[in-house]
Parts: sequence; structure tokens; C-alpha cells
Amino acid sequence: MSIDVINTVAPTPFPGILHPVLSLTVVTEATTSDSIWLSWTLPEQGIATHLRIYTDTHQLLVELLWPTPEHQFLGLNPEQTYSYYIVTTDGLAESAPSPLATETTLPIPDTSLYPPTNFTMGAVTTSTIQVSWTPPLQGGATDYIIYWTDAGSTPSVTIPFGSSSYVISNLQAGTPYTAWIVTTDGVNESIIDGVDTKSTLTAQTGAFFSDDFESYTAGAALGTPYVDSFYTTVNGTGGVGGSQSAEIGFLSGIKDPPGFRKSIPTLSDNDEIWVRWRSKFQAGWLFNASTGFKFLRIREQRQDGSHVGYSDFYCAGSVYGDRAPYYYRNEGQGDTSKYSFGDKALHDIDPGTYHTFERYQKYSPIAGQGITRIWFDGELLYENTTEATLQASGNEMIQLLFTTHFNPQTGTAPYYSYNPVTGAIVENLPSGSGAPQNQTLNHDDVDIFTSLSGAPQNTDAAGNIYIGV
Ligand SMILES: [Ca+2]
Repeated sequence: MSIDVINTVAPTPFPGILHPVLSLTVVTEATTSDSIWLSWTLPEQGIATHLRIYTDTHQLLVELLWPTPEHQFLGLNPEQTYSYYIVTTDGLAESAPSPLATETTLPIPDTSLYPPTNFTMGAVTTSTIQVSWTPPLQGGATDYIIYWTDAGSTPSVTIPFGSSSYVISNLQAGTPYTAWIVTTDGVNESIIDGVDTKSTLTAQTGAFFSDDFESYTAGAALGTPYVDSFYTTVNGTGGVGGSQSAEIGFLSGIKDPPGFRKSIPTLSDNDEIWVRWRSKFQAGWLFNASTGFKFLRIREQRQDGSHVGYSDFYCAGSVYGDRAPYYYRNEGQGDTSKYSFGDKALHDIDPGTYHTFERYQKYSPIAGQGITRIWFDGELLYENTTEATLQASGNEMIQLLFTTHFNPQTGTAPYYSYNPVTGAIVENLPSGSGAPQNQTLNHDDVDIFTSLSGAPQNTDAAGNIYIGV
């Protein structure tokens, strides 16, 4: 008997589908120097029971149970490139491969602690010393630690890595301090590259007059002990050290006399004066003025009271484009041209920031015996030892005038507007107007010494006696 078996066996059921993984990616932020993290979007399961990850050279690395969505390879080499693809499988057959995912492991992190270099102690006051340094490679550093000696102890401050200067505060006046800096990772510290030593300024005694503007009623007009302070109010929201300052409002078009005056003991032959003050021109300040801005004038008169003229320190900011930011002129000496000084790149006014100015003068009618010096932020910018500082023997210096004249834009020469925000310099034709916009100027920490009541006790880098910053 024959049996016809043809068509007696049911067809083998269709084995199902192994869908390929269409998206295989590296989780970039999880990549380290020795690991790579892969993730993928699972396709429809079909008959898949597992996933397999291969290298691009078809070496099977791992078989994972369905539906694992990600996998991390560990123990890899740093800075080496790896490529993977993934397939689905039912344990026998495999789907088509996924797209290739390629990633390079990161370098081994540098955990070294490199020391900052060029550590320098810079600007000083009676209670602060500014320190600066060159930041090193970061390595494992998270912070700096600055140390300084203080009466047998070693205080320190920790500040975030990346900055390059710091002001150590709450120091004692007239005291030498030694300081240094290291980097730290929070546990260990770098070696010390170098130390520096500097003294704070000596606390000044014997000033003829000192004013930090803290004792006045905020918002009130300045008044006594000053005169002609029509445009000056006591600002209660900003100052140096304290909270108040003298704020001069320059209305658009105003010429004369914003600012205020302060009488001084009569100074004559061989007498000396030191005047130190801090000034902040408001952010966006415009210096437009045809011949500069009379910043601190000292008035000279004859013994009969008749007027001689003013010895003028001008502040012109960037009004003249690339020219120097300051001028000196003594009307009593017939100075028709001004002595310009200051480097525009280094010493120009930074509106919105307090700068410290100091002016010294020794009075003599004899050329070569008068002296004028002007400091900007503690740096001597101008020295005149050749010109007489009194027009005649016996003449009297009697009054200081702070910021009393915003020169009108008159004449025929163009003047220049400088916008410190945009840096734009614009040439303008004279209009005869005064201040180009409403703007404010703050003065604080006025200190006046004269040789009549005693000189200040500090000396600058050249050994000149001064009050200092
Ligand atoms: Ca103040």
C-alpha cells in the first residue's frame, strides 16, 4: 500500500519577524575615560527574545534579554574609539543590524593640583591688600586658598578656581603681611609657587579735614562745611566703605557751577597741601566739554584779596579721542596750554567705578621750588617740579573747588562724544551748550592735609609723601 503523503503535513507556521533596531546611540554625557553607555529604541518585538551587541568587526560582546533598552560597556581604554551595532534575535536567527554607533572614550582626567604663579601683593589701603596671580592649569582644582600671616596666626580664604585677584580685608593699618596662594581639590593642596610681603598703609592722623559724608542727612543738600554746593545732595545709596557720598547732579546744558567748594587755611610760600578724594562718574557718563572738565581747582589770591587765578586739575576722560585723559594748568603762571598726562589705556575713567585721586602742591613763587603731583588710584601720574606754583611771594591759596565747572562747548573746534558703553567716539560741532545730558558724579572720602597741621604719613612707590588710596 502506498501512502500519499504529499500535502498531508500542514505548512510550517511562519517563524515570525525579527525587527531590526533602527536607532542605536551613545549617551554622550555618560561617556568617561573607561566606559561608553549605549541606548536604543526597541522595535516591535516580533519573535525576538534577546538583543546582541557586536563590534564593528562582528565580535559578539554581549547578549541581553528582551526588552533591555540600554547597556554600559566598562573597562575600556582612554582616548580609544569604539564602534557597535545591535541586532534582535530569537536565539537562532538575527535581525538586520542597527546603524553603527561610534564613540571615543575621554582622556584620563587630570587630577593634579598646579600652583598659581606670579603671586603679587598690590594695591593697599589702611585695611586691605589686593593680591593677584596667574591661574594655572585647572587639573583637579576646585578652589584657591589664599593664606596670610596675621599676628602669629594664619587666616585663609577659599574662593572658586578661575579668578585672578582678591582683596584681603579687615587688616590692621601700618602692618606688614606675608601671603601666598595654593589650589585645592577640597582635600589636598598644591605646592606654593611663591610668597609676597606688603604693608598696609598707616592710618592717617592730623588731617585738617576729613569727610566720608556719612554724618549728613541722606537726600539733603550738602551745605556746611562746604559752600556753593547748589547741585550737590547727600546720596544715601552708595559710597565707599559707608553708604553715603556727595552726589552732584549735572543737568543737561548746565555749565557753571555744579560741584562744591571747601575753604582751607591760607597757604603761602613753602606751605604744602595734600587732597585725596574718590570719585565715581555714573555709568554712561559723557565727558563732552570743549576744554576739559575742571576736576579740582585751587584758588590763588593776592594779599589784598584780589583774584589771581586757579591751579587746575582737569579730567577730560576720553573726550579727545586718543589724547591723555587728564590735564594740569596753573592760570597764575599764565599756562595757556595744558600739561596732559595719564595713559588712556591704563588710567582713563571707568564710569560706574570709584577711582581715588590725590593732589599735592608745594607753593613757591620760584621756578624749580614749587611742586605739583597728582596720583590716580595710588599711582603717581603727574609731577611738575619746574614751574612756580605762586604768581608772587606772599600770595595765598585759599579754597578748593571740587568739580565746579563743566566747560561749555564753545569756539570753533569740534568736540568729541564718547560712549563708554558702546565705545563709539562721535565728532560734534560746538553748540555752546554745557553738560550733554543729565548725569551724576559722586565724591566720597575727602581728606585734606596741610603742612600747617601736619603732613600725611604714607609714602608712594617713589618715596613721595602722600595720603594714599
Ligand atoms: Ca561715604
